Amino acid sequence: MSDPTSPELRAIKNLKQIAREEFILPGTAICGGCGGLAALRLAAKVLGPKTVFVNAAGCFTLLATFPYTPFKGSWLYTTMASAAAGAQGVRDALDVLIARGKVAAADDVEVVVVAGDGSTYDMALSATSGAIFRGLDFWYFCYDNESYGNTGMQMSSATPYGARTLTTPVGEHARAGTEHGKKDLFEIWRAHRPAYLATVSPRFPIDLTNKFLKAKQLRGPKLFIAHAPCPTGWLYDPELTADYARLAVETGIFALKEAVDGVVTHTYVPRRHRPVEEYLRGQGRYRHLFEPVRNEEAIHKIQEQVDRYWANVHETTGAAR
Ligand SMILES: Cc1ncc(C[n+]2csc(CCOP(=O)(O)OP(=O)(O)O)c2C)c(N)n1
Ligand code: SF4
Ligand SMILES: [Mg+2]
Repeated sequence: MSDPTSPELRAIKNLKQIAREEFILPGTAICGGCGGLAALRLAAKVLGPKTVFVNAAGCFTLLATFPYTPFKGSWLYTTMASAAAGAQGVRDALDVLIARGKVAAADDVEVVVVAGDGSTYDMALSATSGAIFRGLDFWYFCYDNESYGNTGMQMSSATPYGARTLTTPVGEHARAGTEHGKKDLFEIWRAHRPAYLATVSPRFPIDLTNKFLKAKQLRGPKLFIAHAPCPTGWLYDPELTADYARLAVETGIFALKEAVDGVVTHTYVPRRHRPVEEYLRGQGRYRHLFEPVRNEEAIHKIQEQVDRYWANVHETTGAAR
Protein backbone atom coordinates (compact mmCIF):
# COMPACT_ATOMS: atom_id res chain seq x y z
CA MET A 1 0.00 0.00 0.00
CA SER A 2 1.38 3.42 -0.94
CA ASP A 3 1.10 6.54 1.18
CA PRO A 4 -2.43 7.87 0.40
CA THR A 5 -1.31 11.44 1.04
CA SER A 6 1.35 11.21 -1.69
CA PRO A 7 0.73 13.78 -4.46
CA GLU A 8 1.65 11.05 -6.98
CA LEU A 9 -1.60 9.26 -6.10
CA ARG A 10 -3.86 12.23 -6.80
CA ALA A 11 -6.49 11.68 -9.50
CA ILE A 12 -5.45 12.97 -12.92
CA LYS A 13 -7.55 15.12 -15.23
CA ASN A 14 -5.80 14.96 -18.58
CA LEU A 15 -3.67 12.70 -20.74
CA LYS A 16 -0.51 14.74 -20.19
CA GLN A 17 -0.56 13.65 -16.54
CA ILE A 18 -0.11 10.00 -17.48
CA ALA A 19 3.49 8.90 -16.86
CA ARG A 20 5.60 8.96 -20.01
CA GLU A 21 7.90 6.21 -18.79
CA GLU A 22 7.07 2.75 -20.08
CA PHE A 23 7.30 -0.28 -17.80
CA ILE A 24 6.37 -2.79 -20.51
CA LEU A 25 8.65 -2.27 -23.47
CA PRO A 26 7.70 -2.88 -27.12
CA GLY A 27 8.94 -5.72 -29.30
CA THR A 28 7.01 -8.71 -27.96
CA ALA A 29 5.35 -11.67 -29.68
CA ILE A 30 1.87 -10.29 -28.91
CA CYS A 31 -0.37 -9.35 -31.88
CA GLY A 32 -0.34 -5.77 -33.13
CA GLY A 33 -3.47 -3.94 -31.95
CA CYS A 34 -3.94 -6.10 -28.85
CA GLY A 35 -6.38 -4.19 -26.64
CA GLY A 36 -5.49 -6.14 -23.51
CA LEU A 37 -1.83 -5.21 -23.81
CA ALA A 38 -2.72 -1.53 -24.29
CA ALA A 39 -4.69 -1.65 -21.03
CA LEU A 40 -1.90 -3.48 -19.17
CA ARG A 41 0.66 -0.97 -20.44
CA LEU A 42 -1.37 1.87 -18.92
CA ALA A 43 -1.85 -0.03 -15.67
CA ALA A 44 1.91 -0.66 -15.44
CA LYS A 45 2.53 3.09 -15.55
CA VAL A 46 0.75 3.38 -12.20
CA LEU A 47 2.11 0.14 -10.75
CA GLY A 48 5.68 1.21 -11.54
CA PRO A 49 8.84 -0.90 -11.67
CA LYS A 50 8.52 -2.62 -8.29
CA THR A 51 6.19 -5.37 -9.42
CA VAL A 52 6.05 -9.09 -9.81
CA PHE A 53 3.58 -10.23 -12.45
CA VAL A 54 2.11 -13.67 -11.82
CA ASN A 55 0.82 -14.94 -15.14
CA ALA A 56 -1.67 -17.71 -15.85
CA ALA A 57 -1.09 -19.48 -19.19
CA GLY A 58 -2.66 -17.55 -22.06
CA CYS A 59 -1.73 -15.11 -24.81
CA PHE A 60 0.24 -12.90 -22.44
CA THR A 61 2.55 -15.75 -21.54
CA LEU A 62 4.19 -14.93 -24.85
CA LEU A 63 5.18 -11.54 -23.47
CA ALA A 64 8.00 -13.00 -21.40
CA THR A 65 9.64 -16.03 -22.94
CA PHE A 66 12.95 -16.80 -21.24
CA PRO A 67 15.50 -15.28 -21.56
CA TYR A 68 13.58 -12.27 -22.92
CA THR A 69 11.18 -10.00 -21.07
CA PRO A 70 9.62 -6.61 -21.83
CA PHE A 71 8.87 -6.04 -18.12
CA LYS A 72 10.92 -3.79 -15.89
CA GLY A 73 9.52 -5.79 -12.97
CA SER A 74 9.65 -9.54 -12.37
CA TRP A 75 7.61 -12.33 -13.91
CA LEU A 76 6.36 -15.70 -12.69
CA TYR A 77 4.45 -18.16 -14.81
CA THR A 78 1.77 -20.46 -13.36
CA THR A 79 -0.84 -22.91 -14.57
CA MET A 80 -4.20 -21.53 -15.67
CA ALA A 81 -5.97 -22.38 -12.43
CA SER A 82 -3.39 -21.26 -9.93
CA ALA A 83 -2.23 -17.68 -10.53
CA ALA A 84 -3.93 -16.37 -7.39
CA ALA A 85 -2.38 -19.20 -5.37
CA GLY A 86 0.98 -18.25 -6.92
CA ALA A 87 0.37 -14.66 -5.86
CA GLN A 88 -0.31 -15.85 -2.29
CA GLY A 89 3.03 -17.70 -2.27
CA VAL A 90 4.93 -14.67 -3.53
CA ARG A 91 3.21 -12.33 -1.06
CA ASP A 92 3.85 -14.69 1.86
CA ALA A 93 7.52 -15.09 0.91
CA LEU A 94 7.97 -11.32 0.68
CA ASP A 95 6.29 -10.81 4.06
CA VAL A 96 8.56 -13.41 5.70
CA LEU A 97 11.69 -11.88 4.13
CA ILE A 98 10.65 -8.39 5.23
CA ALA A 99 9.87 -9.62 8.77
CA ARG A 100 13.34 -11.24 8.96
CA GLY A 101 15.01 -8.09 7.70
CA LYS A 102 16.26 -9.82 4.57
CA VAL A 103 14.28 -7.48 2.31
CA ALA A 104 13.87 -3.82 3.25
CA ALA A 105 10.24 -2.70 3.53
CA ALA A 106 11.10 0.03 1.02
CA ASP A 107 12.00 -2.67 -1.51
CA ASP A 108 8.63 -4.40 -1.25
CA VAL A 109 6.88 -5.07 -4.58
CA GLU A 110 3.31 -5.13 -5.84
CA VAL A 111 2.08 -8.66 -6.59
CA VAL A 112 -0.02 -8.59 -9.76
CA VAL A 113 -1.88 -11.50 -11.33
CA VAL A 114 -2.22 -11.17 -15.10
CA ALA A 115 -4.70 -13.64 -16.54
CA GLY A 116 -7.11 -14.06 -19.41
CA ASP A 117 -10.84 -14.66 -19.15
CA GLY A 118 -10.62 -18.43 -19.69
CA SER A 119 -8.42 -18.64 -16.65
CA THR A 120 -10.25 -15.99 -14.63
CA TYR A 121 -13.90 -16.77 -15.34
CA ASP A 122 -13.49 -20.54 -15.55
CA MET A 123 -10.43 -22.44 -14.40
CA ALA A 124 -9.06 -20.12 -11.69
CA LEU A 125 -12.32 -18.95 -10.16
CA SER A 126 -11.90 -21.17 -7.12
CA ALA A 127 -8.28 -20.22 -6.34
CA THR A 128 -9.11 -16.53 -6.82
CA SER A 129 -12.18 -16.79 -4.61
CA GLY A 130 -9.97 -18.24 -1.88
CA ALA A 131 -7.37 -15.49 -2.23
CA ILE A 132 -10.01 -12.72 -2.08
CA PHE A 133 -11.67 -14.45 0.87
CA ARG A 134 -8.33 -14.49 2.72
CA GLY A 135 -7.94 -10.77 2.05
CA LEU A 136 -4.69 -11.30 0.16
CA ASP A 137 -2.94 -8.01 -0.55
CA PHE A 138 -2.60 -8.36 -4.33
CA TRP A 139 -3.74 -7.05 -7.71
CA TYR A 140 -5.64 -9.05 -10.30
CA PHE A 141 -5.68 -7.87 -13.90
CA CYS A 142 -7.97 -9.91 -16.15
CA TYR A 143 -7.68 -9.00 -19.83
CA ASP A 144 -10.99 -10.16 -21.18
CA ASN A 145 -10.82 -11.07 -24.86
CA GLU A 146 -13.94 -13.18 -24.37
CA SER A 147 -12.47 -16.51 -25.43
CA TYR A 148 -9.62 -18.96 -24.96
CA GLY A 149 -7.53 -16.92 -27.38
CA ASN A 150 -4.12 -18.50 -27.25
CA THR A 151 -5.42 -21.90 -28.30
CA GLY A 152 -7.52 -20.67 -31.22
CA MET A 153 -10.57 -18.86 -29.79
CA GLN A 154 -12.68 -21.44 -28.02
CA MET A 155 -15.74 -20.29 -26.05
CA SER A 156 -15.18 -19.33 -22.41
CA SER A 157 -17.85 -18.30 -19.93
CA ALA A 158 -16.89 -14.70 -20.80
CA THR A 159 -17.90 -15.16 -24.44
CA PRO A 160 -20.99 -13.03 -25.08
CA TYR A 161 -24.23 -14.26 -26.57
CA GLY A 162 -24.15 -14.07 -30.36
CA ALA A 163 -20.37 -14.34 -30.85
CA ARG A 164 -19.03 -17.14 -33.01
CA THR A 165 -16.06 -19.08 -31.63
CA LEU A 166 -14.24 -22.24 -32.67
CA THR A 167 -16.38 -24.33 -30.33
CA THR A 168 -19.63 -22.41 -30.89
CA PRO A 169 -19.89 -22.32 -34.67
CA VAL A 170 -23.00 -21.05 -36.38
CA GLY A 171 -25.32 -23.85 -37.38
CA GLU A 172 -28.91 -24.81 -37.93
CA HIS A 173 -29.39 -25.32 -34.18
CA ALA A 174 -27.26 -22.37 -33.06
CA ARG A 175 -27.99 -19.49 -35.40
CA ALA A 176 -26.45 -17.00 -32.98
CA GLY A 177 -23.21 -18.97 -32.51
CA THR A 178 -22.74 -18.72 -28.74
CA GLU A 179 -26.15 -19.21 -27.13
CA HIS A 180 -24.95 -18.71 -23.54
CA GLY A 181 -24.83 -15.30 -21.88
CA LYS A 182 -21.59 -13.90 -20.50
CA LYS A 183 -20.92 -14.72 -16.85
CA ASP A 184 -21.17 -11.65 -14.58
CA LEU A 185 -17.74 -11.86 -13.01
CA PHE A 186 -17.95 -8.33 -11.61
CA GLU A 187 -20.90 -9.35 -9.45
CA ILE A 188 -19.29 -12.66 -8.46
CA TRP A 189 -16.16 -10.86 -7.33
CA ARG A 190 -18.17 -8.06 -5.71
CA ALA A 191 -19.98 -10.59 -3.52
CA HIS A 192 -16.56 -11.32 -1.96
CA ARG A 193 -16.30 -7.65 -0.83
CA PRO A 194 -12.74 -7.03 -2.11
CA ALA A 195 -11.00 -3.79 -1.16
CA TYR A 196 -11.35 -2.56 -4.72
CA LEU A 197 -12.95 -3.79 -7.94
CA ALA A 198 -13.23 -2.06 -11.29
CA THR A 199 -13.72 -2.46 -15.01
CA VAL A 200 -11.37 -0.59 -17.33
CA SER A 201 -10.97 0.07 -21.03
CA PRO A 202 -7.78 0.84 -22.97
CA ARG A 203 -9.71 3.61 -24.79
CA PHE A 204 -10.45 5.43 -21.50
CA PRO A 205 -6.91 5.96 -20.16
CA ILE A 206 -7.77 8.67 -17.63
CA ASP A 207 -10.52 6.54 -16.11
CA LEU A 208 -8.16 3.54 -16.04
CA THR A 209 -5.28 5.49 -14.51
CA ASN A 210 -7.46 6.99 -11.78
CA LYS A 211 -8.82 3.59 -10.85
CA PHE A 212 -5.31 2.18 -10.44
CA LEU A 213 -4.25 5.27 -8.47
CA LYS A 214 -7.22 4.85 -6.14
CA ALA A 215 -6.51 1.13 -5.69
CA LYS A 216 -2.86 1.84 -4.89
CA GLN A 217 -4.00 3.51 -1.67
CA LEU A 218 -5.73 0.35 -0.46
CA ARG A 219 -4.54 -2.87 1.13
CA GLY A 220 -6.22 -6.16 0.17
CA PRO A 221 -7.53 -7.59 -3.10
CA LYS A 222 -7.59 -5.05 -5.94
CA LEU A 223 -9.37 -6.56 -8.91
CA PHE A 224 -9.67 -5.34 -12.50
CA ILE A 225 -11.55 -6.58 -15.54
CA ALA A 226 -10.11 -4.98 -18.68
CA HIS A 227 -12.09 -4.93 -21.89
CA ALA A 228 -9.61 -6.41 -24.36
CA PRO A 229 -10.56 -6.02 -28.02
CA CYS A 230 -8.73 -8.75 -29.91
CA PRO A 231 -8.28 -8.26 -33.67
CA THR A 232 -7.01 -11.80 -34.16
CA GLY A 233 -9.95 -13.49 -32.48
CA TRP A 234 -12.74 -10.98 -33.06
CA LEU A 235 -11.74 -10.72 -36.71
CA TYR A 236 -11.29 -7.05 -37.46
CA ASP A 237 -8.46 -4.82 -38.66
CA PRO A 238 -5.92 -4.23 -35.81
CA GLU A 239 -6.03 -0.47 -36.40
CA LEU A 240 -9.69 -0.49 -35.23
CA THR A 241 -8.99 -1.66 -31.67
CA ALA A 242 -9.43 1.80 -30.16
CA ASP A 243 -12.71 2.23 -32.09
CA TYR A 244 -14.18 -1.03 -30.83
CA ALA A 245 -12.99 -0.29 -27.30
CA ARG A 246 -14.79 3.06 -27.45
CA LEU A 247 -17.92 1.62 -29.06
CA ALA A 248 -18.21 -1.08 -26.39
CA VAL A 249 -18.53 1.69 -23.81
CA GLU A 250 -20.60 4.11 -25.91
CA THR A 251 -23.15 1.40 -26.75
CA GLY A 252 -23.33 0.43 -23.08
CA ILE A 253 -22.17 -3.14 -23.75
CA PHE A 254 -19.13 -2.62 -21.51
CA ALA A 255 -19.95 -0.58 -18.40
CA LEU A 256 -17.14 1.39 -16.78
CA LYS A 257 -17.60 1.06 -13.03
CA GLU A 258 -15.93 0.44 -9.71
CA ALA A 259 -16.89 -1.00 -6.36
CA VAL A 260 -15.31 0.12 -3.11
CA ASP A 261 -16.35 -2.03 -0.15
CA GLY A 262 -19.08 -3.42 -2.38
CA VAL A 263 -20.65 -0.06 -3.29
CA VAL A 264 -20.88 0.32 -7.08
CA THR A 265 -20.33 3.57 -8.95
CA HIS A 266 -20.53 3.90 -12.73
CA THR A 267 -17.57 6.06 -13.62
CA TYR A 268 -18.73 7.01 -17.09
CA VAL A 269 -22.34 7.11 -18.24
CA PRO A 270 -22.83 8.23 -21.85
CA ARG A 271 -25.66 10.76 -22.20
CA ARG A 272 -27.23 8.56 -24.85
CA HIS A 273 -26.11 5.06 -25.71
CA ARG A 274 -25.41 4.24 -29.33
CA PRO A 275 -27.18 1.19 -30.84
CA VAL A 276 -25.31 -2.07 -30.10
CA GLU A 277 -25.29 -2.76 -33.82
CA GLU A 278 -22.51 -0.16 -34.23
CA TYR A 279 -20.26 -2.30 -32.05
CA LEU A 280 -21.30 -5.68 -33.45
CA ARG A 281 -21.20 -4.84 -37.13
CA GLY A 282 -17.74 -5.12 -38.62
CA GLN A 283 -16.44 -7.73 -36.18
CA GLY A 284 -16.08 -11.04 -37.99
CA ARG A 285 -17.24 -12.99 -34.94
CA TYR A 286 -20.67 -11.36 -35.33
CA ARG A 287 -20.88 -11.38 -39.14
CA HIS A 288 -23.48 -14.16 -39.15
CA LEU A 289 -25.88 -11.82 -37.35
CA PHE A 290 -25.94 -9.60 -40.45
CA GLU A 291 -25.09 -11.88 -43.40
CA PRO A 292 -26.34 -13.58 -45.49
CA VAL A 293 -29.60 -12.70 -43.71
CA ARG A 294 -30.07 -10.40 -40.76
CA ASN A 295 -30.76 -12.22 -37.48
CA GLU A 296 -33.15 -9.61 -36.11
CA GLU A 297 -34.05 -11.70 -33.10
CA ALA A 298 -30.44 -12.08 -31.91
CA ILE A 299 -29.56 -8.41 -32.47
CA HIS A 300 -32.72 -7.39 -30.64
CA LYS A 301 -31.89 -9.72 -27.76
CA ILE A 302 -28.44 -8.17 -27.34
CA GLN A 303 -29.91 -4.63 -27.43
CA GLU A 304 -32.58 -5.61 -24.94
CA GLN A 305 -30.03 -7.01 -22.47
CA VAL A 306 -28.02 -3.80 -22.60
CA ASP A 307 -31.13 -1.62 -22.22
CA ARG A 308 -32.28 -3.66 -19.26
CA TYR A 309 -28.88 -3.32 -17.56
CA TRP A 310 -28.86 0.47 -17.89
CA ALA A 311 -32.53 0.87 -16.95
CA ASN A 312 -31.68 -0.94 -13.74
CA VAL A 313 -28.63 1.30 -13.16
CA HIS A 314 -30.71 4.45 -13.62
CA GLU A 315 -33.48 3.09 -11.44
CA THR A 316 -31.24 2.04 -8.55
CA THR A 317 -28.72 4.90 -8.58
CA GLY A 318 -30.60 7.74 -10.19
CA ALA A 319 -27.57 8.17 -12.51
CA ALA A 320 -28.03 11.06 -14.94
CA ARG A 321 -29.18 10.14 -18.43
C1 LIG B 1 -5.45 -26.82 -17.58
C2 LIG B 1 -5.08 -26.30 -18.90
N1 LIG B 1 -5.89 -26.55 -19.95
C3 LIG B 1 -5.57 -26.07 -21.17
C4 LIG B 1 -4.42 -25.36 -21.36
C5 LIG B 1 -4.05 -24.85 -22.74
N2 LIG B 1 -4.15 -23.43 -22.82
C6 LIG B 1 -3.08 -22.62 -22.80
S1 LIG B 1 -3.44 -21.03 -22.99
C7 LIG B 1 -5.10 -21.38 -23.13
C8 LIG B 1 -6.10 -20.30 -23.40
C9 LIG B 1 -6.29 -19.41 -22.19
O1 LIG B 1 -7.41 -18.55 -22.39
P1 LIG B 1 -7.51 -17.22 -21.57
O2 LIG B 1 -7.29 -17.45 -20.14
O3 LIG B 1 -8.77 -16.55 -21.94
O4 LIG B 1 -6.27 -16.35 -22.11
P2 LIG B 1 -6.02 -15.93 -23.64
O5 LIG B 1 -5.37 -17.08 -24.30
O6 LIG B 1 -7.33 -15.58 -24.25
O7 LIG B 1 -5.09 -14.78 -23.54
C10 LIG B 1 -5.33 -22.75 -23.02
C11 LIG B 1 -6.65 -23.39 -23.12
C12 LIG B 1 -3.59 -25.13 -20.24
N3 LIG B 1 -2.45 -24.43 -20.34
N4 LIG B 1 -3.94 -25.62 -19.03
S1 SF4 C 1 -4.98 -13.19 -29.83
FE1 SF4 C 1 -6.02 -11.31 -29.15
S2 SF4 C 1 -5.70 -11.18 -26.92
FE2 SF4 C 1 -4.22 -12.67 -27.78
S3 SF4 C 1 -2.36 -11.41 -28.13
FE3 SF4 C 1 -3.54 -11.48 -30.06
S4 SF4 C 1 -4.83 -9.62 -30.01
FE4 SF4 C 1 -4.08 -9.98 -27.91
MG1 LIG D 1 -9.14 -14.99 -23.29
